[in-house]
Amino acid sequence: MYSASAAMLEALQEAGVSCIFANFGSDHPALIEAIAQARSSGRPIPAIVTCPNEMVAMTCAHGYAQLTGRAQAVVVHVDCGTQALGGAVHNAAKARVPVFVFAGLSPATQEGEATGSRNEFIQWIQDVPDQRGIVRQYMKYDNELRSPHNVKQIVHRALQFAHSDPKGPVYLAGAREIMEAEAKHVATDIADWPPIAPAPLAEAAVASLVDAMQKAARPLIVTSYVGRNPAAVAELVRFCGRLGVGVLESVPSYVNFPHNDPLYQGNHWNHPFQNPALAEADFVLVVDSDVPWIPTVNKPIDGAAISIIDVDPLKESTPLWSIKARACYRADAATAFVQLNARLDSVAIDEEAAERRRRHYAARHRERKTALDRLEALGDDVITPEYLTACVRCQVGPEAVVLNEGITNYPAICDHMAREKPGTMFASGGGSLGWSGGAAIGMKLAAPEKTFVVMSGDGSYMFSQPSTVHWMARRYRTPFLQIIYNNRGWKAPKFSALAVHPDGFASRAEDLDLSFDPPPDYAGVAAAAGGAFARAVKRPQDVQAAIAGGLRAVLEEQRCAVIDVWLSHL
Ligand SMILES: Cc1ncc(C[n+]2csc(CCOP(=O)(O)OP(=O)(O)O)c2C)c(N)n1
Ligand SMILES: [Mg+2]
Repeated sequence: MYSASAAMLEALQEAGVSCIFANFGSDHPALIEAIAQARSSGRPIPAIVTCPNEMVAMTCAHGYAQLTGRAQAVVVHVDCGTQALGGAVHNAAKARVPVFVFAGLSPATQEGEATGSRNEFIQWIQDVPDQRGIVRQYMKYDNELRSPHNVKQIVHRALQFAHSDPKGPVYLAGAREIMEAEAKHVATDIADWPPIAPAPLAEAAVASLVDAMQKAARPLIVTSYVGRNPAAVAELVRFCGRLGVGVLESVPSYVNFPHNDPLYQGNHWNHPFQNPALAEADFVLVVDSDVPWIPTVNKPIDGAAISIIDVDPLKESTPLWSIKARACYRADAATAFVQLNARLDSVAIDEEAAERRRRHYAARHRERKTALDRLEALGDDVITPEYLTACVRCQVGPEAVVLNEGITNYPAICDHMAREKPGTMFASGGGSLGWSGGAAIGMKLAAPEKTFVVMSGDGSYMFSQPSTVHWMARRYRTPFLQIIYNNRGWKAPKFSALAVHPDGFASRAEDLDLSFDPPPDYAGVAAAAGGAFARAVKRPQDVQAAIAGGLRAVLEEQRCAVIDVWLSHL
C-alpha cells in the first residue's frame, strides 16, 4: 500500500528535510502507518522527533532553519494543534524563517464511505469552517491536499515558497480519507521546484550607492539580520573596510558584523535615547532590518539621505511602516554586496577620505569597548548581567552558539558575548516569547558538534515550555547550557508602562503584578523533566563555578545544564 501519507514522507525525504517535529492525533493514522511501513521496509524517511508541545515543535524547526537555511517539517493535530503552534507561527513568519507545517483535517465522511471515515467523537468537534484561516495571515502559502495523486508536487511547491525570499512558513492540511487513499507513484525531481534566485541590484543602483557612500562624511549601515546569510557578512566587512563605513546593529537577530571590527559601532534596541552613530550619519543605508530605529526616541538627523536594500523593502506584511528612505531597492544583501565590492574594483576610491572615516569610527569603537569592559567588573553583592555575561563568554569561548532571549538583557548579552563570527548568535526575530529552548534543540540536531548556550529571561524560560524542552533534550540527546537571567518577573512590561506613564500611579505603585516572587525552582524543573544539571546562583563569587559545572555536564555528560542566576529584582 502506497498512501498519500507515504507520498508526503517521500517528498519530504527527496527535498532533504531531515526532521519531522511531530505531535500526533486522530488525524494521523495513515501517517503513523506509513512511517511504520517505511521503517519495516528500510525505506529512508526524515527522523521523527516527538514533540509534546506544538509551540516547541515549531520552534525546533525555526532554530534548525536559522542555523542551516533549510525548512524542516512540523506535523500537528487538526485545528487544535494548529492553534497550539501559537506564537511560534508569528515568530517564523516575522523572522522570515522557512518551516513546512502539515495538519490533518477531520474526516470528510461520516458513514464509512472511505478508509479514515469518522469513528471517534472528537472528529465532529474538531471539524471547523476554516482551519487554514487560523494561520493564513502568517503563511507564505497554504493549501489543502485534495487528491492523493499530486501530494508530492504540492509538498515541493510549498517548500519552493518557503525557501524563496522573503522566506517563511507554509501550511498544508489534508483530510483523513485523502491521507489514507492509495496514491499513484510519481517520479518528481526537486530541481523542478527551485527557490527564486537571489535578486541583484540594478547596475544604476550599485553606482549610485557607491557614489553616495564616497561623498558622505559619515556613511553608516544599519542592519538587523544581514547575518542570516554568513556569506553576506564577509562581503559587508570587505565593503565597509574599503570605504570606511560604520555599522550599527538594530535589534540584531544574527551576527551581522564582527564585534571586534573597528568599524562596529554597537547595537541598539529599546534604548530610550538617541544613538550617537545615527545622530552623526549623513548617509544611512538600511540593509535587512525591520526596525532600524524608533523614530519617537532615536533617528537619523534631518537631511541625512536614507536608502534601503531588503528582500522585502516595503515590509509587505506590516501595515504601518516607513523609514523615509528616498531610495528603495529589492535585492538579496549578499548579492548586493558582491556587486558593490566589484564596483569598488572599477572606480577610484578616495583613500584619504576613507582613511579619515575609518579613523573616526575606530576611535568611537575603542571608546565603546572601554566602557563595556568597565561594566564587566565583579560587583560586591549583586550579580550584574554584564558580569554574568562576561563570565559565560570567557568560559564558552568564541565558537559557542548563543541563543539570546534575554529581553531587557538582550543588549547586555549581545554586547558582552561580543560575537565575532557569523552564525554564533541568534535571537528569534519575532515577538512571541519562548523561542530559545526549542530553537536550541533544533540547532543542536542540525549541528551536534557545536556547543549551544541559551541565555534567557526567567519569564522567557517559562514561556519556552521547559518541561517539554528538557524532556526532548534528553530523549534526543541535544544537550545545551542554559543561563537564566532571573530578575524574578517581567521587567519589560514595567519598562513599557513607565516609558508611557513616567509619573503616573504605576510609577509609585508597590506591585505592578509583574513579579514572580517567590519564583519557581527553574533549574529543578529541567532536572525533573530531563535530568539536567541544575544550579541556582545568588552570589557573585559563585557564578564562575556554576557555569564551569554546567559546561562540564553539557560537554562531558551530554546533558543539559540550567543555571538560574539571581540578578537584582525587576
Ligand atoms: C507570548 C508572549 N506573551 C507575552 C509577551 C509580552 N512580553 C514581552 S517581554 C515580557 C517579559 C519577559 O520576561 P523575562 O523573560 O523575564 O524578561 P525581562 O523582561 O524580565 O527582562 C512579556 C510578558 C510576549 N512578547 N510574548
Ligand atoms: Mg525577568
